[in-house]
This record gives sequence, structure tokens and C-alpha cells, in this order.
Amino acid sequence: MKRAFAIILAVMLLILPAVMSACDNTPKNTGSVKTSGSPAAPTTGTAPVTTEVKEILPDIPEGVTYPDTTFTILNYCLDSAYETSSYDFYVSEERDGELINDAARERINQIEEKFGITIENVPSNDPETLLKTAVGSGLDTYDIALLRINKALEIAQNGTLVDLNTIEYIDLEKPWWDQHCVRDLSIAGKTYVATGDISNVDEQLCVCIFINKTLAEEKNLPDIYKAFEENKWTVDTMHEYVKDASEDLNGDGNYDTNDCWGMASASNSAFLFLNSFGASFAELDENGKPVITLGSTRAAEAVAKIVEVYNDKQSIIWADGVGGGWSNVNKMVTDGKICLIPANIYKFSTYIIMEDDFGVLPLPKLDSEQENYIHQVFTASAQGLVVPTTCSDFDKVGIITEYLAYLGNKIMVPAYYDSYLLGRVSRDIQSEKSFDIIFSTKKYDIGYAYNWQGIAGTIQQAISQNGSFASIVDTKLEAAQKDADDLYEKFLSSLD
Ligand SMILES: [Ca+2]
Ligand SMILES: [Ca+2]
Repeated sequence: MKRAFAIILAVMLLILPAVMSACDNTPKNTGSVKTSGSPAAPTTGTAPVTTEVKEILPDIPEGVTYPDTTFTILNYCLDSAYETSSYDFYVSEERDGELINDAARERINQIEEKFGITIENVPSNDPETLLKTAVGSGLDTYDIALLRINKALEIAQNGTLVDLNTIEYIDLEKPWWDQHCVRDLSIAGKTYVATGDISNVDEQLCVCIFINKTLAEEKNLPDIYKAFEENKWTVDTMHEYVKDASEDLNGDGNYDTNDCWGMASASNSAFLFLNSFGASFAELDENGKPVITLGSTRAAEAVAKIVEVYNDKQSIIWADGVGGGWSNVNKMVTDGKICLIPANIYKFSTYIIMEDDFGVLPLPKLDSEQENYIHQVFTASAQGLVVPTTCSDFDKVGIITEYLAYLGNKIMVPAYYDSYLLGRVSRDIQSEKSFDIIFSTKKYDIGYAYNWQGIAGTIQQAISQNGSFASIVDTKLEAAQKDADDLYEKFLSSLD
């Protein structure tokens, strides 16, 4: 995955939609579009290199319209717990002039014009309950919904949702659907929830490492970007780095919120390193059957490292270990007292006010032998598309949904990239490179999503006990696998 971000704006605007579509894909599943993102474009800015690129279009019937009808989108819009909000379909006059708002409005306008429909956005803090209730009453209230992925998978068990593969005009192989999501969450080959360019939230809720470069320089820390270039960006490198950054600023012999810290996180966020270190809670096998993988050697090695790092109480401050929690720790970040923060990308909206210079890195590997970086999407809050079983016109829903995703690729993704990631978050070339890596190595962990027998909490438990992971996991493995097997059988014998 290569991109040419250093080229002039005109060329960038031409190629970005195509490039971003490839971004939501595994490398194997691409059409001709991907080639536009491959070779670096000429820096002279003379000849656009995209003239031969054939645009991939949605396979929907020509000229179909649905005049005077409303297309209702139930949307998980605000999540106060995680401070995220979705502007995928939410537009407001107050935010006119903001690129993402204007792009969202443009997408809605184009859809309404093309199909003669009216888009109605229904934002909710609990759309899953609303949808379940509507479907339970046999009501076709919502055409589609964007639900929290974990909750969507949960209600998929109860016959509320349609396997998206059965909807004729939704083509999940198209580049605007996130192939990582389809790969990781399609139990028994059934895809009840999907995301991709239809929404920006899966990117906002992807993890990265945020680094305070000003502080790193003050502390004379080694060049962390160089370690990355040399394939030495590993958990051990990270740990050494954060050890060197901590300082007892007021010299009272205690490390607390008055001091400088190598890293800030929370014991209940530590699980995000599991995927990064090449392990997982569960994986789907070749039949789409979930297999609990938390008992593997790899998982044991990964968790041992996580436990080691998080129990270094002079280097890492836990947001769940200080008064005021994250709001206090976020202030330390913006005050320039934290060197590294593993966080979801949306956290930049909080950190952007800081004066210090900062950069972005992928999450480290377990060791240099590990082939790829891997980045978990936080599915507890990230939302995905679902279609309720009470849908009365699957062709209509398929056609409009596919076109929404396609326009997301053309309109929304470039706005998100230009306005937010490139325009505001990225302050150096390395950060741009990091976003490329992060979005091309997304992972959705089915075991984290279903959390059978509470397996998602085992890492925090191991951290608080400073070890004993094997015995913690041993008590859960068999029952968790049984739960996963039952779910698989249920999905096999299916539902819709
Ligand atoms: Ca997306
Ligand atoms: Ca102190």
C-alpha cells in the first residue's frame, strides 16, 4: 500500500478516492483502482497519472428511482462513554463549511437527487434496542441501521438482521466495503454486519500510537521513527523508550499526575495490544467457525509482554489508577507530560489543542520476526451497517445502500482524509505513512466482539494479578469454545 501524499493538491484530489478505496481492502481484493495508488506520482505536478484508471462503479440498475419515498437510516450517533460521534449522516447548518459536514451533505444530496427519495437520519444512543423493538413488532420502520458492531452481532442471533450476502445489489467484494471486516466477522459465511467507506467511524475507532515529539526531544530519546524504519518497532523498543521518558518532576520520590510519564493507558485498554502482537481472542477458521485462540502460545507470549509493560508503574500511568481518570490524564497529555499514548484515532480531537509537536506510529509488533503490523478496530463502539429482516423491498435497500457506500468512497473518505487526518492530525510524513499502515492492517476480533465467558476481560485480570494468565484463561477456554460452537450451529442452521 503506497500513497503519494507529497504530490500537489490537484493530483491528490484526483487519486484520493481510488486510493482510499484500496485502503479498506486486503491487498488481494482490488480492481484496477488500486494501481492508481501504487507508483509515486510525479512530483513535478505535470501529467496526472490517473488517466488510464478505470473507475469501479456499483452494479445497480440504470435509471431506477423511488419518487416520494423516505429512506430511513437509524444511526448510532453519539457515544458519550467513548466521546465519539458519527457525522456519517448527521449534517447541521452550524457545521456548514467543515469539510466532513459538507461532504456528508453532498452525499445525501446526490442520493436524493439520483433516486428521488428523501433521506431521513434517525440518531440514537441506543439504536439496537430501537431496531429490535421495531423488528419484534413486525415494523419496517428503518431501511438500514448503523449499529455498534458488538451489539449488531449480538442481535444477529435473534433473527433481527439479514445476511447482507443475500441482498442482490449489495456487493461486499466491491472496494468500498472493508474486506477486513467481512473476513473477520462472517461467521459461517454469513455477513450480518459490514462497514467500509459507508462510514468513517471504523477509522476513527482504529488504534494508533500518538507520540509527543517535543517531549521526546527534550528527553534525548532515541529516534523512534528510525527504529520503525529498521523494523525494530517492537514492544521491547517501546518499553525501553517509555522507561527513558519518565521523570519524577517534583522530586518527591513518588510518581503521580505531577510527573512526566513515558506512556499513558488504562488497564482496561491493554487488550488492544493483543491483536498488534499477532495474537487474538478468537479467529474464524476456513469454514467460518469461531475458534478461541486465547490459549495459544502466541497469546501467552503477547499477554506476558502486555503484563510486563503495564506493571512498570514508573513508566506507565493508568488512567483507571488516578483520580479523575481519563479527563485528568488527557490534560497531562495536552500539558506535554506524556510521551506515548496508544489510543483510538478519534482521541486526536482531544489532543489537537496541545502545543507540542506530535506524530503517529502504528502499534508495535511483538518482535521483528512478526510479518505485519495489526490494528484492532474497537467494535464495542465502532458501527457497522445492518439491514433488518422486516425490510419490505430488498432491491431498493440494496441499491441505495450500495450507492451510499460508493459515494462514501468518492466523497466522504477524501473529506475525512483531507480535513481531519492530513489537514489536522498529521504533522509529518511519518504520520501519513502510519495511517496507511494502520488502515491496511485493520482487524476485527470476533472473540472480543462476542466476549464469550468474559474472555475480553482476561488481559486486564492478568495485568492486575501481574501474571497468572494461563490459569485465568484455562478456567474459561472450554466453556467459551462451547459458546462459540453453539453460535456457529445457530448461524449454520440460520435464521433468515
Ligand atoms: Ca470507513
Ligand atoms: Ca513526583
